[in-house]
Amino acid sequence: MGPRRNAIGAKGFKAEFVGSFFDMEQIPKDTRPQVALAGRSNVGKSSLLNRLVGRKGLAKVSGTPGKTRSLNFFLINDAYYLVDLPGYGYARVSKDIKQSWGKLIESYLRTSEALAGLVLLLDCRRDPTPEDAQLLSWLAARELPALIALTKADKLTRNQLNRKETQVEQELGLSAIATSSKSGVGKIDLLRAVNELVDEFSPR
Ligand SMILES: Nc1nc2c(ncn2[C@@H]2O[C@H](COP(=O)(O)OP(=O)(O)OP(=O)(O)O)[C@@H](O)[C@H]2O)c(=O)[nH]1
Ligand SMILES: [Mg+2]
Repeated sequence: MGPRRNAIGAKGFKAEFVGSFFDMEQIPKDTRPQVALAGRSNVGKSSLLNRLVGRKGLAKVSGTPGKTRSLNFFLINDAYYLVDLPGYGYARVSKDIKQSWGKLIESYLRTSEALAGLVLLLDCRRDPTPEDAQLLSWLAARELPALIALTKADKLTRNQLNRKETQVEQELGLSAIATSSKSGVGKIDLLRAVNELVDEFSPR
């Protein structure tokens, strides 16, 4: 079918960095759907984005939490955007900076007209935080879909992951997909889910 279908399978898959934006005025005025990747600092958002698009260095990754500070837009197959959001919950940044990232994430999730849905990333070894739940409630308030990607699945056994998936699904009422940017586990399932968000998007 259309270009979105080509998203699965590396051949013909196109991903371009569009820009880093520090406020809502700057983001592309474009009706193509956006799927946001959000989660705590260091949870693995940028790494997962790179794994999804098959390009290691496309989104900046670092061992230092707080690497991503802006809304980073990547255009996929000329059809939709993946948006890498700043991480939250990182203790070692100033209160002012925390507030400005928080405001940026909040205004983006609450007002972006082309937002098709959210992929909330949770470390498979940790429990969801109140901030994670807050993001989901902003999406729910707009009746926008969300799904969970459990990250760093290479750190647990398949049994432990199954348990975690079930726990998170019950706790948050959303489906959870175990992923690893290291091994590639979950990539196809997550891309499929992202494509569904894109296909179901209707501009408001
Ligand atoms: N073992 C393992 N490590 C991972 C995985 N994904 C990411 N990491 C590591 O986790 C750290 C943070 O990864 P990032 O992708 O920068 O995380 P982020 O969520 O974008 O972080 P911020 O931009 O600071 O919010 C890096 O050291 C990565 O190498 C994974 O699937 N498995
Ligand atoms: Mg990042």
